[in-house]
Amino acid sequence: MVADLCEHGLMADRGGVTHSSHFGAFRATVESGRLRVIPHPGDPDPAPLLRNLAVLGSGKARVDQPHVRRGWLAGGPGPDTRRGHQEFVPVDWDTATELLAGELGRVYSEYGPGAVYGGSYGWGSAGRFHHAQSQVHRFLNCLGGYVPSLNSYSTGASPVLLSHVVGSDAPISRPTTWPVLAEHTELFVCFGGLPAKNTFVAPGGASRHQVGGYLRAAKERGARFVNISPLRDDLATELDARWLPVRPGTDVPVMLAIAHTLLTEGRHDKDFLDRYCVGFAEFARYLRGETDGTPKTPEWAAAITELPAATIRELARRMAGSRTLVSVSWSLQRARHGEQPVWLGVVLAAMLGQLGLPGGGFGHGYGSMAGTGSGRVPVSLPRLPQGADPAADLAIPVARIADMLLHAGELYDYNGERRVYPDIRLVYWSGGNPFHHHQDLGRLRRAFARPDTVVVHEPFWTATARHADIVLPATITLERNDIGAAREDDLLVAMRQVRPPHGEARDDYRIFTDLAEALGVVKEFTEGRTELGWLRHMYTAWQQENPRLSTPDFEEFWRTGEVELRAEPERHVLFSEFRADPDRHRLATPSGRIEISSARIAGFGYPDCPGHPAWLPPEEWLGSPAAQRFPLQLIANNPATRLHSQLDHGPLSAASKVAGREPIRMHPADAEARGLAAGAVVRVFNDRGACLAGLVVTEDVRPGVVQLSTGAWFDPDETGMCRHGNPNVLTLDVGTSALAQGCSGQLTLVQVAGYAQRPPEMRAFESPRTTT
Ligand code: PGD
Repeated sequence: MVADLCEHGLMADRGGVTHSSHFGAFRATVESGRLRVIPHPGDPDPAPLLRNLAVLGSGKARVDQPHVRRGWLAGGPGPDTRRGHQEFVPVDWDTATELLAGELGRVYSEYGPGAVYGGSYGWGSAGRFHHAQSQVHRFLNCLGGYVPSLNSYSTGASPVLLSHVVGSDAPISRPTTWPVLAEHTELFVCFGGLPAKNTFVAPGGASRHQVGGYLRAAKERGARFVNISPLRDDLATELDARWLPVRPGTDVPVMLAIAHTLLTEGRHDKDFLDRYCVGFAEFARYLRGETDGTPKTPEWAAAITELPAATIRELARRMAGSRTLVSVSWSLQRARHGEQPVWLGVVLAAMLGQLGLPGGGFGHGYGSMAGTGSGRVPVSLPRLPQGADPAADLAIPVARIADMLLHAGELYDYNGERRVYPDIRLVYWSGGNPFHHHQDLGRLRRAFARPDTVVVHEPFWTATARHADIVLPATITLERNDIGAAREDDLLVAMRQVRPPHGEARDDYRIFTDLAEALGVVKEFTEGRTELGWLRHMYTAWQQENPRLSTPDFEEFWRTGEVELRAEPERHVLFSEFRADPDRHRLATPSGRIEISSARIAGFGYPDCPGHPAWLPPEEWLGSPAAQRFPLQLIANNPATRLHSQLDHGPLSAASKVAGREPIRMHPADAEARGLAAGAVVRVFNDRGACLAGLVVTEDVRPGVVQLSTGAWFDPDETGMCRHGNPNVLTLDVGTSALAQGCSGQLTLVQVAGYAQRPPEMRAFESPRTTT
């Protein structure tokens, strides 16, 4: 790791200060302008993503002073289709603060908090105090509140669905922990794989990356792995997994056929289903085809999934004969009808009768983040209070942002309610990049033209900053002091400032303090504290909350750099208490049991989420008219060489580009059929948009599928085509279903063709045009 870091200008160093990031804890110094980083010595498997920190100075990609869009400065607030197209005027901080304070004052006094969208979704950077979302929420609450967002882009469908099926989000927040799986699981059946790339990141940090070690330990003990995914490398090759290259989006037919086999061969656990579950009989009728005329046999599933019927049948038998973990990745629910594979994962584990047993049952999100399965630390974490939001009732499901801006005042469905989209005048974003994370970016551009004002705090000239009216330069984590901690991580880390702020960049806290001063709420916002005053206050309040943990005083913590939050890894088994005594530990479902069929969901009457799990082909599907022209299934998954869109210009991410574009992976047969050669720049397109990408030809992707990760900085030309390779120009902006309205960006249909012209210059990492 250290040698690798040296290659990229990041060098080992014994000195330096402690710091932390979403991809790990480390020590850092800057010498002669070069950043030196050494991963935490206790980290057995440091994240390669640390290399991207070398873009510290970051030249033209950094925002170096406040900027205001020319049209907004000249004409004042109002809807404007020139957002994202027009040049900016650099201004000084006093001017920016005065203009923004005036606009916030106008919007709050004329329209109130229901006209301010402050959901501000995004990962920002690690750190409990400079957590951008907490800062923006606290500030807007001081002004009277804001329209927030519900759930996340990571998991939009599953928390809502699971609240009905098992009464909580426990499979996400309290899954069985890795030490238990490493010791007991005989068969890991991984729908969506267990991609190692995602296990390097966690919001708030992961100081010891242990997932790879636990998986190796399980393998050495004799555990077997099945990777059900269109991508071979969704499970590490060292685990010798059996690869079942399923068609994207067809895990549900595989699961139904496994359930059908278990049922018809009498391999299901009737006692478990009777004692712990409700609604199996209704689901069994659907499996047998009694309700729709289609028995969900392996032969039926084979035609949809392109997996042999015999393979599915054999898998079902092995599952019934082993201590089996049914693992469903978060990516599967990030698709149209994404509720269904999660529901069926629970149902399969229930039919096997293994929920609540060590190493058996259901898992959701292993391989989706470092924290999943690492167990919770037995203490609370330091936090910045955000205050109360009087407009909280107006919250939207997070991925409905464009719908909200385009359809103010209109009704929509969510989780059994009919809700109304608020009429937003001002959008405030800090610590997120919707022009990375949202779907159908052309539509998002039209949506962003609607409000009177868009404000963005950003360290970098991301596409979101470029679509704002007021852009305020934020520091990056290395330029300030903070405390790092995460619910599933072993360490509390003193994140000490490594270098001074770039240009005129300021912390979000300082920006909000000045605005609060101008708006007369500075006492409420700061409570009279400086940055270090807050860190000391948060730390001592945390000590008082956790008297049983032995902790040094703040000065000592700051000097030594870390506090251990637990002595040993947690051993936790999901639903073990419920299994031991289902009456005493009733689930918070209407029946108190696992709901294999849910009368409550059925009662909502949603055609796209019926009362039991079912196969519902998406509207845009193979065989549909769109598929005639766009026959390839695109997987737009999370990237391996950066975190989302963060530090896309860093060395690790830059080295992965092909012909300067984001790599798109394609099977040799599909490349040959199109006359495409590896290394070529190709055009990826459908009716929503187009992007360029650099072709990688590989058998690690099944035929009929292309894979283009998210996070290449959106770089549209005058037609809207992304010159760089952002797949969200292609994805469909539609909720998973009326139940959860989650993000469905993982899969879409496209065509790929050669790009005959000379590929255009990329502009993504340059600052936008400015004028005076
Ligand atoms: P990031 O790139 O992490 O993406 O979406 P998210 O918006 O979280 O954006 C964080 C931004 O915060 C960066 O631009 C960074 O520079 C900025 N930032 C960092 N530190 C600070 C700070 O201190 N202050 C301020 N003001 N800004 C800061 C991620 C989202 O994308 C997620 S979580 C998922 S799982 C989704 N996945 C998919 C997917 O699978 N498929 C598709 N098609 N789309 C997805 N989008 C989602």
